Amino acid sequence: MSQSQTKGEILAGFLAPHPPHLVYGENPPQNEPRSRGGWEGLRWAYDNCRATIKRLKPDVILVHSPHWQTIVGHHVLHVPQLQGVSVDPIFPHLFRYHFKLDVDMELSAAIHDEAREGGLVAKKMTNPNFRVDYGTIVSLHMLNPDWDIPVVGISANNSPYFYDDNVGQEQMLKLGEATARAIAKTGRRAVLAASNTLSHLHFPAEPNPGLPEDMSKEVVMSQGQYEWDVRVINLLRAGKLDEFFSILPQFMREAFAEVKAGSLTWMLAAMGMPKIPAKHYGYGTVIGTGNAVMEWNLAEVTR
Ligand code: 2X7
Ligand code: FE2
Repeated sequence: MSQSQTKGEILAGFLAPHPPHLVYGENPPQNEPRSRGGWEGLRWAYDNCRATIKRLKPDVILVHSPHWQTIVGHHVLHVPQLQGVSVDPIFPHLFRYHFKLDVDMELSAAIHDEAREGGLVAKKMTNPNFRVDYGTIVSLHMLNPDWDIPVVGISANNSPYFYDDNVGQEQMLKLGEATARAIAKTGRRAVLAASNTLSHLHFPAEPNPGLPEDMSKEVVMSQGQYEWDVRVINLLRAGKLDEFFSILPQFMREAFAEVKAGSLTWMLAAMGMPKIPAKHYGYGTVIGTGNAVMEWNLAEVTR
């Protein structure tokens, strides 16, 4: 039986924040800048996700990234292999990463088709010289530094900014459902990544530009932002998704939360709104923003 004749499933989903500092702190050979380390709490948290992915052996990792912003519609990477240097425009001194990735072409085409079928504007990204954004690359590196699993990258349409938060969230629900249908139809065993920071107020300047990894300077930006993050994480840890979605608009407004871009909503919608306790692996600030590494494991859940 070919893969697309078997029924696909979503094995797990991760809240996989993408500050480039995490890759910088790890010093992988692909990243040009060198560091003395830093942000260990978040980096060690990702070790748990790496172990889950090694155990589950998915066919594909899908990632929705706020830093691939598309004005018209939702785009999917659709070039068999992409290669180049991904640079963070704000932190080029921390992140200049030489990437090489394989795209799951059948699945990316299916997501495109299902999104259109579901009434969304969608487009395949077919430029072979496309520079993949740092959000996509950081989340994928932190989840699977071996890069031995094909991926599908999905853009963040700017509907929450062009229209409003409600339109943005509605689009993400539809995009998540379209993604789930595409996974089912193509028979993939998939893992999803929501590439999102939580509270997103950050310092206006690096506290120690000569040593960005100076952890004595890494603190929460504000107590209010921190309390918002704790509230959201606690709801997710308790599997209280209805409550989470009811406070989400206020969280996005008051904490400038990066989930506004829709990655987390897309992922939870694709997973059928799993009301299971999410595993929380770690929380940490990066230049003052709040970041949580979390896992929803559908394949290994004990009910
Ligand atoms: O893109 C980011 C982010 N979301 C949070 C913190 C620092 C840098 O980049
Ligand atoms: Fe970001």
